[in-house]
Amino acid sequence: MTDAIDEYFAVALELVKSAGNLITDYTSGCKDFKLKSSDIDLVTEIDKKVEETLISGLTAKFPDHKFIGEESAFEGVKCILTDEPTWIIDPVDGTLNFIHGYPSSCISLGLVINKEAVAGIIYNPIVNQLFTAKKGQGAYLNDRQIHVSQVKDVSKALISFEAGTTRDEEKQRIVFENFKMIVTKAHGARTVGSAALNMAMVALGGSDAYFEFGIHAWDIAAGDIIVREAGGVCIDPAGGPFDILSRRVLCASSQELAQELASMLHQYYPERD
Ligand code: LIP
Repeated sequence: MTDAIDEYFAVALELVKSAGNLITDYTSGCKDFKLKSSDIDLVTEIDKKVEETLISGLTAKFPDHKFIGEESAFEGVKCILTDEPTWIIDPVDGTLNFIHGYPSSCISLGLVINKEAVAGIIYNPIVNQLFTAKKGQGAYLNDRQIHVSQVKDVSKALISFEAGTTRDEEKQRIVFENFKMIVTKAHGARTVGSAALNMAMVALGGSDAYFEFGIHAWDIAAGDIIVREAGGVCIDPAGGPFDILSRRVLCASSQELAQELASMLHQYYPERD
């Protein structure tokens, strides 16, 4: 299986790097966008082009592989996760940043086999940050192996989270409650505007934990394996096992930190993918 994953990964990496050129053409922002589920859930032609590039390139090499993609889902393709090799794609994670020219967006591509993420690529071409991981082979930023931090207590942790892309009042109330909790109990709070890059920061040891309610499988598939290969954990924000289709994520540098944070969070349960 390792040889097969290495082969799949090598093809995917070249495609992701080349699709990154579509993003770097817009380092100052991309003002041409459309609305999706709300006035802050946005899509550009570049999102669509990156996703098409990855799906057509991977299909040409691996015709039996399946796909779950953010923009395909928006076009009405159902999110079906089987045991077959499935590429889970966020073509531009941090689309709002991309539109504004805030240099914190990335291509996020995860490979899931038997419902477990086995390879992941998170690529921010604007600042040339390439996070990668393959099952059992560690996690890397460009050519350097990376590890999560040693932090085990919320009181010493730098914690990132996101408000997400909905204006739903109940969701926003939970976001404010959790923000208040972090600001009063943790070392600090961060939001970088991309779920995948938040997870990459945990893998890098730059932040110690990240949680969000309302993300989708494509935001977190690559981050899941990258965090775990860097020595961290991904769980459900209430403390149970991670479920990629639940639209809920908490990742952290250790199980202790993850569980302590989970016990302190106000919970929100969006509709599943
Ligand atoms: C977005 C994330 C953002 C998160 C949203 C959404 P998009 O992805 O990166 O950080 O808060 O829930 O998933 O729409 O930019 O691909």
